[in-house]
Amino acid sequence: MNTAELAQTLDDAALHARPLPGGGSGLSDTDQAYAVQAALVARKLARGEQITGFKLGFTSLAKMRQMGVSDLIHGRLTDRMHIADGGKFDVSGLIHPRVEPEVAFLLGDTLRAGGDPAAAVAAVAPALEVIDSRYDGFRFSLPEVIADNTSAAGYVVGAWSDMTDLGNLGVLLELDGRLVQTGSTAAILGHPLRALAAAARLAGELAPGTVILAGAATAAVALSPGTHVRATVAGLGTVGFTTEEAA
Ligand code: OOG
Ligand code: MG
Repeated sequence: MNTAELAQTLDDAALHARPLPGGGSGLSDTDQAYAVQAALVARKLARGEQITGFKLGFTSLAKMRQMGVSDLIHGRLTDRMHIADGGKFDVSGLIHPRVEPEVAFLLGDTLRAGGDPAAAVAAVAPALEVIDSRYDGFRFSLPEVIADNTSAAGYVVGAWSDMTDLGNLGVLLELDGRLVQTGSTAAILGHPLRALAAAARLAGELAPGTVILAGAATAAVALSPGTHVRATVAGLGTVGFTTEEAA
């Protein structure tokens, strides 16, 4: 399959919640994988979606171990994926959603590759990401998950705070008040600012106003209908949403 066909296959898998077999794409090259991702995102934009942010994946050992990969990846967030803090999210159209706790950055200035990431940050916030691999059983090669826009499906950002030292803040993930993951922002490449520097390197340049998810600090957990999800990042506060009840 060529780039456009691979993008269409992934798009259809998401639109019809019909997973693809991992390992079956023939994709083996990360450059081609990012070209597929760009074509997939272009299909979303052609349907009227707008890009709202940039995300990193596999910035923590917990995530790399869980998914069996060992390289940073990046993807795009769109307005269709945005969940309001405290809002509702419908997971009925997803394949096998998972949720993971993150830290979000808001850029106040342009951030270029090699630039000082801290100087470009306007604000930071606790965040949650919903991921939903378009591959069966969340089993994929690195090029496949890149092509699949890094499993992006939803995200919510809590209240923004002024920049603070993110080097070692406790992270909690709760489902219906039950603690399911604990970690630290230190798990994100040793310091989330490193993720931001990596984002700049990978993107070339990031514009003011861009929201960047630094990558999950813990492994992701399965997300069911009718569940209240809450993440807490010490010093930054909490963020949450509730999945709609099953019909
Ligand atoms: C890929 C997405 C990884 C993260 O925060 O590490 C990611 C996946 O786990 O399916 O978003
Ligand atoms: Mg993530």
